[in-house]
Amino acid sequence: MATAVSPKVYRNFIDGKWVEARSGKTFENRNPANTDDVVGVFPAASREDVDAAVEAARHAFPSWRQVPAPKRAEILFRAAERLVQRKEELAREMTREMGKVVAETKGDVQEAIDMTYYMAGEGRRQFGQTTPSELQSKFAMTVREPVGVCALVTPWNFPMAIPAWKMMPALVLGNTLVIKPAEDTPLSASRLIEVLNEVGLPPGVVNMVVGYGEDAGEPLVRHKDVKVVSFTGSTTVGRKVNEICAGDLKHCHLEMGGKNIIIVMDDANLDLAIDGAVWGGFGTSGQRCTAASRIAVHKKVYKEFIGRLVERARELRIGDGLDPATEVGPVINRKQLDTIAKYVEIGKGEGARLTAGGKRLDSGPYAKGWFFEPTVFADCDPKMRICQEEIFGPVVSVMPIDNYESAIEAANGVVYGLSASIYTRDVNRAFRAMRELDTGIVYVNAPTIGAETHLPFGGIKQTGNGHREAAVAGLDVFSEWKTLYIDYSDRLQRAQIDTGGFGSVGE
Ligand code: UN1
Repeated sequence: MATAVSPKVYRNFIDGKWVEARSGKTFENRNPANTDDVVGVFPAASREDVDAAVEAARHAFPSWRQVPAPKRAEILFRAAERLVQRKEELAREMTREMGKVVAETKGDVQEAIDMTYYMAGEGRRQFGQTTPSELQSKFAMTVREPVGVCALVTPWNFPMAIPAWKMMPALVLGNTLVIKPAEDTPLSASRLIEVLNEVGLPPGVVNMVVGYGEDAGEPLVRHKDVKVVSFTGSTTVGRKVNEICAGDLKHCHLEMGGKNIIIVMDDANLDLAIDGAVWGGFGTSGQRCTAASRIAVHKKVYKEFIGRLVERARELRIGDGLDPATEVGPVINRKQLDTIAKYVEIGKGEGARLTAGGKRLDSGPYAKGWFFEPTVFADCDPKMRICQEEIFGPVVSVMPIDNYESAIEAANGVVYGLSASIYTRDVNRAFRAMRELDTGIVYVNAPTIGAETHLPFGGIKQTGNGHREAAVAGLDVFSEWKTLYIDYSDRLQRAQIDTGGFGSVGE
């Protein structure tokens, strides 16, 4: 459907106002299910816009940090309430913007709601420690302090959830921020900002620049007044972000690639494992950092598993995510589609057996969108590139395994370490897997996706750099610990200096 009316024009958000890019440049945001449908026209920000946004955030910081945390939290709580009211509308708009089915975009908005309520709760917790001093009449405790201006660079696959994961802890701790959402999904981020603005966040506390990585993202990360960077995206870009942050010793949180596995043992509930593989592999068209793109199946159940998985993959209904019958929406854009097609060729070339899908759909109802068939490769070797590299699309590679040990070896034999899962009814084996899988998240009898906001989220190896988001752990990168000692003895007491006893009691 061609858009008859002119598309809506959106802006950057700087110092409490919606403003055009200083350069006047714009770009179009199109629906991946129908590229004739222009979702909106967005500003293409550059260094000047970034400078203005960071300046607004820097200016707002001294007074925002003085607002008592429970009061900051009240604003977040009101934002969560607004998101609840607008959930349906925001989800439908998100589907139009990035393609995943409405049930999943509702889940995305819900994840933003959950994180916002959770972090609102942190306004009245934000616990530090009190602990006895080693000296008499001396008190010792710790408090969290905000760090300053935070730069948040977010991806398109969770266009509201991931911005909320980063914004809400930053805000409740008293930081101010500039967010640069992915150029594929600026509308969902704009809506989140709109909601925060409506519920009374002071000007300058939250700012948004929309645009591309090189023009807007990089100057933002480099800006000397930015003290914290939180980035979710590819390992290639994340490594670069890390290097930039190292120069100025900025706090740097990175959440990058994954190559997550589901292990299916011979004692698994096979119905459950197949449901898990379909949801973990093809949910969100495989475009989750946590997607199950590898499945290791015990040889005793391998044949049956492959047969049933292929059947299910072929039955999945592909289409526009706004259609309630659709199970798998389009992928995000042309570039991603080409990457997926390239990996299918790589898989064939490596000798993996293509058993379902493998092709772009581009005729009939699919003619105007970026659709790819749910694809299953069988008989894969763990060392194949399709079993090693992140594809970020609806492609699942299945590997036969001889035993538990070889499954763990395959699982851990990749550079990434985000999420892993094992299907088994043997409790001892489940506990061994929880210990032996080298990932930040492990599931037992559930797929690799579906992390909850009150538990830490993040990965090891080349997935992360030692930080976590969500939960209490998510507060760490956005705060500094301050340690406070109060000596009320009225005399010089020297820590670690031997007084020849226990000191004089009764001061
Ligand atoms: C991501 O893909 O970057 O655990 C985040 C999950 C979701 C979050 C995924 N709650 O699958």
